[in-house]
Amino acid sequence: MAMDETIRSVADRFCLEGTMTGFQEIKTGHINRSYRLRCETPDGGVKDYVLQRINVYVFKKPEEVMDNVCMVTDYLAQAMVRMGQDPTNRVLKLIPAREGGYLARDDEGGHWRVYDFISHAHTVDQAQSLAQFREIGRAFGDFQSMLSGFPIDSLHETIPSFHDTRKRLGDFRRSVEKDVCQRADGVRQDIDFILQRGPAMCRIVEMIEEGALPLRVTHNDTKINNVMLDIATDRALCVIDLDTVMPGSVLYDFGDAIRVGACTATEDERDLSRVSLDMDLFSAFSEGFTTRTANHLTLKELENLPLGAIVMTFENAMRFLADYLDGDVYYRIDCPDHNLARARCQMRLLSDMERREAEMYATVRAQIAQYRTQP
Ligand code: GN1
Ligand code: MG
Repeated sequence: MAMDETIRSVADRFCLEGTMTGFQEIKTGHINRSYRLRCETPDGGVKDYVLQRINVYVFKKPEEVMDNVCMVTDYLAQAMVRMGQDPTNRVLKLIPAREGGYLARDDEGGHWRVYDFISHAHTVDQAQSLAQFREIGRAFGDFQSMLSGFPIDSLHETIPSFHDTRKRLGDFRRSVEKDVCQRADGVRQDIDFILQRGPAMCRIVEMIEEGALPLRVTHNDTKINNVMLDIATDRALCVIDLDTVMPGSVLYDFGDAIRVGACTATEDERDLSRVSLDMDLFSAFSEGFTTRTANHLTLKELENLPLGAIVMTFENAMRFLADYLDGDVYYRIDCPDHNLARARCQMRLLSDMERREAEMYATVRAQIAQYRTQP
């Protein structure tokens, strides 16, 4: 079936207000397919939605993904109502499927869902100002603290061992050994870069195992463009992309946000001389984040936040390179060496973070001293 027809017939399976008049693909994200739907309402107005096809190669159990999203969005919305705030546009809102639940299947078995479109909002792929990135830090900090009472055991692990560095390192070694596309010889230096650092990068996993870091409800994909900002005021409205909400360490969320948002370039940058860690952006995000979490998290977590940035950058370098070796089966790519370019960009960023490690820790320590009121 042509995409146009599929979208129309799938849209019909949801309780939308009005009739669909058109759609447009939203081309961000490497995993799911997303479309903005436009509907004409009976009173002559328009209402937009976001229709998404869940990638079941990545999310093997889409029903569990939806369970998690439902539980977390309900919890956040209720928390806002209790605080006297209106959750509209501030929390993702799922639209029910006509046949019940929040998932609908297309004729080929694809899994689809619909969210309300968040209006008067935008996302950015790179911070346009320090204030904007500080605000995004507050948004992820609030997300973390608002979910601090959530019953963590009720969450499914939508992608098992998602940030388990040790397991991912094992997968990476296997990709190198199998070398299904015979690409390994061309990227030996890159492979060595990963293997040399591997053992040290398992530090977060070890600290979790030792009980030094607690598990919390984490977002696990805290890219800068996963926060919707009010177009007029640049205030953070809503944290989106909740598919990987799972138990994890807060270091992952802090770290991934820095990896993407405090980098001077985007993930696709091929001119590596343009890739570095911007310490002003680092400090801005970290300030926003710690103002909202300094009294919720343990001191050990707070002091180790910069380790999250290093480990997440390493992890993404390793995952992109593994996918290049595996023949590009996981991430959507635009050209044959796309994953290799992405991996090299992450490696360059990681090298810069290693150079500035002491500075990152000093910045965070000063902010903890400023915002934490307990010992
Ligand atoms: C994927 O789909 P997207 O772009 O939000 C990936 C993240 C990676 C990211 C790298 C489920 O996220 O883990 O960090 O690409 N999501 C999944 O850009 O694997
Ligand atoms: Mg994502």
